[in-house]
Amino acid sequence: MNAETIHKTRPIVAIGDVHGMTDLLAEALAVAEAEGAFPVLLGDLVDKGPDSVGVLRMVVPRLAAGTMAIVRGNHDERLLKSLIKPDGKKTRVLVDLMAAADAEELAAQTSAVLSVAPYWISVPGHILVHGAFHPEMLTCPSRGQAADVPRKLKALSLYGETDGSLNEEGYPIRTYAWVSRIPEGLTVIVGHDTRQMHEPLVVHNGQGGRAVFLDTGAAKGGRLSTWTIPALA
Ligand SMILES: [Mn+2]
Repeated sequence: MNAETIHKTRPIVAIGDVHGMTDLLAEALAVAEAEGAFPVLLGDLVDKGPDSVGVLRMVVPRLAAGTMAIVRGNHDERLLKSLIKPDGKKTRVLVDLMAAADAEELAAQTSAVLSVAPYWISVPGHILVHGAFHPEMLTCPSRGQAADVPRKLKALSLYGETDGSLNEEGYPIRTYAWVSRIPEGLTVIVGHDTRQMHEPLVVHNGQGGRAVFLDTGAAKGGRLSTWTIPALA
């Protein structure tokens, strides 16, 4: 069963960017379980924090068993690419993964679940996506063959919205014009961007749509935030 079907009878708990914080993820999952809620990770499992491999060990079997879902983040996409087609760049998560006794099996399971992860998940009244929203996400399929997802929507999903310019450190400057395109009655829950360190930032647009920025800096001394979507029934 996928998240869309499960949501008919169970609440969904969206969980922000985990970034290698195993203990915080364990706490969030315990809360979700106590509430009978289905966990959906907003992407970026790995990098930054201390234990990316530990996070993969918690998440990958659950994704394979269908007891959890994830939308892909840019860090997950980078890990997936390096597992499918090694480019010689040794990111820390890759080094740690290859040092594990069961490296081959864990790498294979990780690429198997990440390669079928959707770019966004849509349930009535809500879209869960790592980076940014586009109205076409309401009608375009996000799973199945990733090749079917338009390039523009993939880029928005993974990297958020940018205007093409770079900041002083050479990183793309993020923009938020997409928030104004959220239609009335829709809540878009995103990660990727630590807009606020302790509580999720909620932005209402002028037409009754809202964006929830759920990344509260788990790997930078902030919290791993969650957002509950009540069950439909
Ligand atoms: Mn990200």
